[in-house]
Amino acid sequence: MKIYSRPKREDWGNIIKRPVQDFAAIRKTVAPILDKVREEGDQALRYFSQKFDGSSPENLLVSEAEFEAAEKAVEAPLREAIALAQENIAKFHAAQKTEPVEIETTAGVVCSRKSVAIERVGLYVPGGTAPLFSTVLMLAVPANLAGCKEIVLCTPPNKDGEIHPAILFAAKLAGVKKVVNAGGAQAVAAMAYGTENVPSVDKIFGPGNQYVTAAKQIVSQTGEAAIDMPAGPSEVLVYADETCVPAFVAADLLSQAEHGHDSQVVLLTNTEEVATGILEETYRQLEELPRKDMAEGALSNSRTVILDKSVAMDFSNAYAPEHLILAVENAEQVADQVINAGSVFIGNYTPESAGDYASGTNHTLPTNGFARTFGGVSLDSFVKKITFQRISESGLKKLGPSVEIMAEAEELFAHKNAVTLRLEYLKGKK
Ligand code: HSO
Ligand code: ZN
Repeated sequence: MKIYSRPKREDWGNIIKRPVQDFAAIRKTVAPILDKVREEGDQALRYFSQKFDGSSPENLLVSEAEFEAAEKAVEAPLREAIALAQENIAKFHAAQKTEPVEIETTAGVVCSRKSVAIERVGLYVPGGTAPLFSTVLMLAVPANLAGCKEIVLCTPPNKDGEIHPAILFAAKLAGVKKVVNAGGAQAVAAMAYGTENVPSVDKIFGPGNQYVTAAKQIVSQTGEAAIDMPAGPSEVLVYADETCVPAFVAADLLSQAEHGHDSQVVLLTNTEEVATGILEETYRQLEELPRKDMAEGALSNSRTVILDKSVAMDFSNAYAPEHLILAVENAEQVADQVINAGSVFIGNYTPESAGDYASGTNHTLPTNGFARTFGGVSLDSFVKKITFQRISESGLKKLGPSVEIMAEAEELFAHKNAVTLRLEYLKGKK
């Protein structure tokens, strides 16, 4: 970990930089995959599964029997844990429902807005080194609560052509009926364009490797499907002072570091002593981790920043972390100073893991500084807000003249006419 002791504000820009990801080369690899799926549908999906995942499942869609077998294969304690997580995520996301608003802006002019679910959504759940069944809940629970009519989930098979049973169990629990045994850029293409077995969707959600991310970018740029957000390597910033428990902070840093070599970990403290205590503990705990290699890789790109408390939160806001843990005195008040962050974890007993799995908040969050302008996935991600307006005769008489004047000033005479013709008609009616 590189240590920056009391860096000047002018130097923060360099410290907060994330490694630049070059998608140009990856897009070149991905584009022909997308084309082939567009042209050949399921056949291309099977071909790429064989090529990249080493197996080509006969049935792309998971059957009822497979869902049942998966449920039996998950041990009861894990089933119960997943059920608790599902309940909490559902509670928190259900609370995000908004009532329609309606207001009369001028007498006789009524404007309203209501949420309407996106009809068809695609959820991507990576396979890879960890079967992220928690991501199934984070995406499927709000999709279901929002009322999306079609929910399709794609996830890659392992070498034996199988999907991790906990992924299928979580999918079923969250109300997903259509699970496709396919992953990678080819699965994103299938959800964007549709194949014989995979319905095309309006919006694609979920994390993935660089190929998946590049595929999501391409289909969103061509307008074939919207995407949840630009995804990058996962990150955490822990802000800790003398009141922290170094072992807790170390575990928090490592829980992010173990996600992958490219994970971003930042330790922000107010003194050298606090930093030293945490770093010692971090390297001690690292030795014990099965994913030591990955965590070590992430730590080698990571930073410790020592700054006075008066400016520490300015630094955190400048970095705009995906996850922000506040292990400091008066953490609650410090949380009020957060301007940029994806999700905030307050106090010594609030590990990021809680939010990753089970507290109820969503773990699909903005990385790479996007927390400056984006929030994480929520119920809102699965709806659009449609506005309506209704104007009465008397309302148009009141509002119309202002519209006519503005339209004329913008030199848009058809706009003006749309009002003028109606006002003249109303005069004639009298
Ligand atoms: N920290 C990850 C989410 C996750 N953690 C899933 C464990 N499982 C990105 O926010
Ligand atoms: Zn995590």
